[in-house]
Amino acid sequence: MTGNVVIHPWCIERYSEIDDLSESVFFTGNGYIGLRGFAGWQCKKSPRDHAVFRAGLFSAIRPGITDMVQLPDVTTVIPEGHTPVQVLQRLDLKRAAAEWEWDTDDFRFLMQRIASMADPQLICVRLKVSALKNANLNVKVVEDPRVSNLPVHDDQTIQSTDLVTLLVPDEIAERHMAFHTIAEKEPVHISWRVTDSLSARSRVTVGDTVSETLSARLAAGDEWVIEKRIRVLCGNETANPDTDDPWTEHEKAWSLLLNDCDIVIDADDPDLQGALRWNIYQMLASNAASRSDVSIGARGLTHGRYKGNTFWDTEIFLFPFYMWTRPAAARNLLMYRVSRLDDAKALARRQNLEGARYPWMCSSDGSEQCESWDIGLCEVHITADIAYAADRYATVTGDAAFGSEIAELMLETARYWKSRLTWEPGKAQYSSFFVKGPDEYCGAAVNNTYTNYMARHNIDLALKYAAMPDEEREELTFVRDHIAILYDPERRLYLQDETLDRLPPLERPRSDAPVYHEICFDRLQRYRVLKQADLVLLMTLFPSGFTAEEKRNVFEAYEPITLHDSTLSWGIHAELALQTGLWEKGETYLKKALLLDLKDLMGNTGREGVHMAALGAAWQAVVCGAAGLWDNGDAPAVRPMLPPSVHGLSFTVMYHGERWRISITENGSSVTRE
Ligand code: IFM
Repeated sequence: MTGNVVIHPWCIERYSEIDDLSESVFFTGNGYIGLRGFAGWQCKKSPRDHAVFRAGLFSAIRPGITDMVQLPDVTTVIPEGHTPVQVLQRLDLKRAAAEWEWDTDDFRFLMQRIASMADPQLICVRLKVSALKNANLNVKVVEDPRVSNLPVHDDQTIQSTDLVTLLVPDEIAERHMAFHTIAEKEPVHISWRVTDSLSARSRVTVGDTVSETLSARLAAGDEWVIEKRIRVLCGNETANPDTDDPWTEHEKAWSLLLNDCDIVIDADDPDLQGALRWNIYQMLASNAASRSDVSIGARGLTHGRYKGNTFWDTEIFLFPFYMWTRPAAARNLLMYRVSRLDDAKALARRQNLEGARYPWMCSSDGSEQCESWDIGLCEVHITADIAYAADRYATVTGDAAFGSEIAELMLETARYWKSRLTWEPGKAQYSSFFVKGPDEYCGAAVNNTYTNYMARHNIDLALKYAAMPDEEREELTFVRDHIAILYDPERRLYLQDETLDRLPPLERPRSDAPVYHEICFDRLQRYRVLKQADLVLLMTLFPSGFTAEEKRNVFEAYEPITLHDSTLSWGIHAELALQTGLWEKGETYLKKALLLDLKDLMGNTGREGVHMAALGAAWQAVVCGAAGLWDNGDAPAVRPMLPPSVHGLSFTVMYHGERWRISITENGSSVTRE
């Protein structure tokens, strides 16, 4: 029997067996290491179970295609004869700790797991046993080197079955294991220390697994604590020094993060507060904040879906959260792209184009991982999305040095647009042929307005940030001024592209379940339906670039035909609906966005992991939609649009290196420097 996820303001609970959904919801991570919420009291059944990931560790599964490497699980602590079937699972959002609680006739058990926010290399696991009667207990501590990846097919409707071994052991010893990735020879070293409060130690056995059985006779009321500290090192990393109390240090580090990132929401629906905190927790738990050599995959460290690759999800959906709360982390995310500029140039060359073209699905080596033509080659807006985020960062943080870091990126990406767009002499315009917009059901469209608008903005940014010869400046200015933007002046409506209006409608009842399970992806391209927010998204990226009427017209024209088959859609619809005062739609989409993974509204959170971009979109729905956060050139500014069921919001943001507190109630708002 599977129980529902219960949401409290500071914790998430579920009483059930450990299934895929539990594994995603009770994920623990510190941005560097991530562990699904698997049962820590049992060994894996298959080498692909108990997924543990390390940010940035990718390995080739075949020439040119990589997967995020799964690490062995060495966390297991088994109270023999007392393991649960159903268990109370808890994610404590005040302490960033996952907990599992169960009772047997003789004992009460509490298992806890953290990925330390104070020490990126460290995982800690603790089993607390309380004796309810006088009884004997054997606890087996196991480290299992067996591990495989199950690379997930890009097509969501195809179930992958082939296991691939990416990591092989070099050494298995009592207190450590050494591995390397087969293709790249990247070393991985995992060590552990086991302690227990009764010093009930025994001999360690090293075989296929490493194990040790601890035995104790407990009297009623006794407590026994078994603890394991695990250190994961990759490449040439050296171990951080061990400390006495990593649990307290982790809590302190987490509370500093909460100080920067927490949002208090006063809403009629009590689930919204805890859901918002869980969303924020997940965004922090999959972000290696201090590193610029890794980014965030579409499922963070919660799952290997999309093979761990980075999409526009990072720059357009997640980025505003980091930019407003943790600017140094945001800068690192951008530097990840800056340092892959040469790869982007090489990709443009391979496509017989100029400048730099960022990959749609980016692996750690900067290579394109998307294997389809209509998405990998046609979904080109990613390049302009990156330029957009870089400019937003420079504007909101006032990071003066950053302009020179991104000048080349701006210029090379603008050059790409000049060569990717096609000059049509008869129309005296530059058109984008065969591009896929954010709406991935648009086929290979002509003049997708989102793409063209973003490309135009990208060229503008090159003109702003980069030095270039006068002749090139004139050329780029000419391109910018002649990019086709489809607009119907009579309806005062931006049009998505040149083909959408010519397609027949898709008559079917609406539901939250994605339609691609029933109608194949190719067939969906020829209906007048949208997969996800396209022009609706564009309106949110440029809040002062469109009139209120234009925003409303776009929402009213496109929302009714949007299927929201992508999890990136609801949050953005909530944001625009709230900012245009469409309260009913705004509230509905806000709730869906915030509860999407916790309530498994798309039915794939367990199977595919946490939808990182959806977390960012939900955050934007609250902060940019309900609070209307933007910047006015001197300070953060708000345009509160609280829907009737939300009565207040309070949070802080960073602007030009200073912290600002934003409070919004039904009676007014304040934006004050702290
Ligand atoms: O980037 C998204 C895309 O917009 C829709 N399909 C899933 C991708 C990864 O999240």
